[in-house]
Amino acid sequence: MAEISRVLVANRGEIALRIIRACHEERLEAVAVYSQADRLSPHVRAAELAVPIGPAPAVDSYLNMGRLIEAARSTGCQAIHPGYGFLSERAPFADAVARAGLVFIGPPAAAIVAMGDKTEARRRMQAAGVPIVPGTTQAVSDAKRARYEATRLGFPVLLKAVAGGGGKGMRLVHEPAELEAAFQAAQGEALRAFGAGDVYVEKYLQRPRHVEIQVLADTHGRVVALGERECSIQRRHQKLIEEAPSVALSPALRRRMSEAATAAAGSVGYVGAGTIEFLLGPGGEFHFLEMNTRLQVEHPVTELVYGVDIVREQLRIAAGKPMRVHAGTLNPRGHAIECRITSEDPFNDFLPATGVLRYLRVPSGPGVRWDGGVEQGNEVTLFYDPLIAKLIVWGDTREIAIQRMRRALRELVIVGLPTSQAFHLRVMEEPTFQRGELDITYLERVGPALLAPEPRAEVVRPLAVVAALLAEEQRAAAVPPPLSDRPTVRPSGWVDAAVREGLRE
Ligand code: MV4
Repeated sequence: MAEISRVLVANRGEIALRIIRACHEERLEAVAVYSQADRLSPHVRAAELAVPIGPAPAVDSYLNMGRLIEAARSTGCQAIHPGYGFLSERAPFADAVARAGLVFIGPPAAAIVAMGDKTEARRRMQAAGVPIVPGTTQAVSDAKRARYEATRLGFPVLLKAVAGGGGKGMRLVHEPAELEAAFQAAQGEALRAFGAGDVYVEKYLQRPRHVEIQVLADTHGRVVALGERECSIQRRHQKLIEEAPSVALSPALRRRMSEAATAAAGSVGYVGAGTIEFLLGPGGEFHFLEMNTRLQVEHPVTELVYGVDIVREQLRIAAGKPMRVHAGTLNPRGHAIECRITSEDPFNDFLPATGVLRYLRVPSGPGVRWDGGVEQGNEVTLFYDPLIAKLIVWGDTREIAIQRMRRALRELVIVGLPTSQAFHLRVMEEPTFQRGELDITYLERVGPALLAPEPRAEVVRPLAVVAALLAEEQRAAAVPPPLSDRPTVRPSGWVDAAVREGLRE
């Protein structure tokens, strides 16, 4: 068993902080790393030690394998947690960490490789009895072969990059006449994005849900599924809202999808936390899409409904300990929703924004969890992804969770840069969302009406919030009047402004 007492957290922002907190609860010391742009970030101060690893661009810092391994070595770490993004799914990094005599807190490199090649993943899943989307399990050599396969499957089809994932190198083809051009385009895009142009063919599934199963596997041969997350609310392959459980799953379907997911993980010798993505049809038919061989952004919704700390389990598993989760005892309790609060302007096509976080009021109270990575005074740049924080709520029922999210979103105040806050509030109030009628086209269909430009709001919002802040400050500074003079009901500039902005009723 690897003796681990100190962990290098090879990431930044909210997930670095999340991992550092898990380390501390697991009685481990944490070592942070930071780029020049992140020297004032909260994750740096949360860790026992912090190592500068280079300039702001990720290629010079958070993607620099040598620097990270050297940072771990020089500070006496025994393990490296990669978080998500950056180096988390790079098999060469997992290998390099192991060669340096350190524990990679993630799956064996071989599992990353197997799942990274999308046709190999499909072959493995097929062999393990996991239903895959109809299509080829090998790359197709040319457009003529692709047309043959597409005709066999029936149009429309999707051309996908073998080295792909996350939507890059993907082309939808409606009819044979489009195939030649789409094939060239997919191949070219895949070559540029992944350095490998191989493409394969899948039947295109119309309007499925994106439902994924969380799995945990330890080195003692145990593999468990922690139910599903409903992730259909996404935009350009970026998830914006996730929830658990999915309204589309009966206990029987949950059991079947969980069995498929544990079979999938088991078949590649998986260890640690991983996620099996499925497309789920309206009749309950599900098909393997891909496996994410890392901790995911949306892991908290699973934690809240299963009562499991997934990051602490990752740390235990990496140390060779048995996981504290037992398959037979797992059922979701209540409902959890996560909204990704990003520095993007929903009223301007989600344009990423930069600026200084001038003021931040974080929601709290019953059933509210804030997994944040920046604090007041921090600057948000374009060097990294736009996630400021994840706002996660839990409630007994989905309705209660939605009400709680609305309340929490209204408590949240961010001044200094546009965020996705108002967008989330509008989704929470949207009838088809409230009925749980979701599929991967939800935002395409509902988004435009939800985000109809409101020039007044855009101009007034920052002014209103700043005015409210000044009013708050003045009130706080003022000497309170004698009791008898005090009005029983005090008009609140904040409330007026917030009502106008739709931040409260
Ligand atoms: C699909 C699909 C429909 N049919 N495959 C998108 C990214 C990559 N992970 C796979 N993706 C899809 N593959 C077949 N055969 C639809 C998508 C897809 C999608 C999947 C999950 C979540 C959001 C999505 C948005 C658009 C397309």
